[in-house]
Amino acid sequence: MIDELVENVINRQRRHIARSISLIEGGDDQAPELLQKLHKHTGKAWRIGITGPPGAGKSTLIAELTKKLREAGHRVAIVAVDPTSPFTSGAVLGDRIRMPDIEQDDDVFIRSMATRGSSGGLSARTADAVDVFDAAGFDYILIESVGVGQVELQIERVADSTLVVLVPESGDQVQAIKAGLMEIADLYILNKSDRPGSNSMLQSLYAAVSFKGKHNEDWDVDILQTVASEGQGISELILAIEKHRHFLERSGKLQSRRKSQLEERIRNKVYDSIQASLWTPQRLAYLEQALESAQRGDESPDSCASSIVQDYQNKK
Ligand SMILES: Nc1nc2c(ncn2[C@@H]2O[C@H](COP(=O)(O)OP(=O)(O)O)[C@@H](O)[C@H]2O)c(=O)[nH]1
Ligand SMILES: [Mg+2]
Repeated sequence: MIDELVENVINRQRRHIARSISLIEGGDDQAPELLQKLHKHTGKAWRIGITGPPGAGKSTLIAELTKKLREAGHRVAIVAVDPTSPFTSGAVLGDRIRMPDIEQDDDVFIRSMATRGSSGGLSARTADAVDVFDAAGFDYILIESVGVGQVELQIERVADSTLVVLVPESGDQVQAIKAGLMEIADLYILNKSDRPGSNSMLQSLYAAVSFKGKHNEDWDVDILQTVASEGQGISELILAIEKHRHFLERSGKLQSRRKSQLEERIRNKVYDSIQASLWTPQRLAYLEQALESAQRGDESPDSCASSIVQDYQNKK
């Protein structure tokens, strides 16, 4: 059954692509076999991560990028990972953004993913889902993730090019860049450049980025201005993405980046699988008891932990 599914995914069958992603998202027992068989068909797509605060215009940008990439004949998959807004796949880009031409287009696939429940959060299942689209021959995979807390930092684990979208009101974010909290960006996009304060924001952004120096593997982090709602700046953005792609490919840094992403995925899968076998109901009950005696001062956290580890090692 998995062989047939794999065959159909490679032959770009929408129904089977959707089914594969559901298996992955649901943590189905057959997902590892599926991923195993798809893996050798991956590595051709360009993966673009788009992150930034809610309302910055990420979905609008993605819609515009998609239109332009389609005009150039590319096949585009969109994965939206947004824990704050439970999309259904039809309305994935939000109610405000209806794109009948894209929704009817067989060479565009839009999928939303929930992050809840999996410890690897965005990285684990999203990376697996992205592999399905890659194997299914999509040229570009656009991954939207809302920039809240850790999720923002995880996008670079699946993306080849990471785009951070800011708006003229994003002063706090500029502080974060200065403090080195946002070193994930390959490109900054100052969207809503039609709004007041856009020029001074652009200056602060340039200052913050040059203040940090060339941190990003010799790549000169670019800043682009867009008005996504008017489709302005999109062609320039695509050129900047292509420039980044060529930089990574020519310098050999694409290989090293993808290698460290793979390493991270493997490590996360190992942690997940150990965690799952470690916290049996018995050990959770033991933890409850141990907590009480630790609180009374009878046991130290170390001795509680080593009892649990010992028990785990004995039962293997
Ligand atoms: N003025 C202005 N509004 C924009 C621009 N881009 C997006 N918007 C609007 O900003 C709102 C949020 O956009 P959305 O793409 O849903 O943001 P997301 O939460 O980052 O995905 C929508 O009402 C868009 O129409 C822009 O460049 N200028
Ligand atoms: Mg959005």
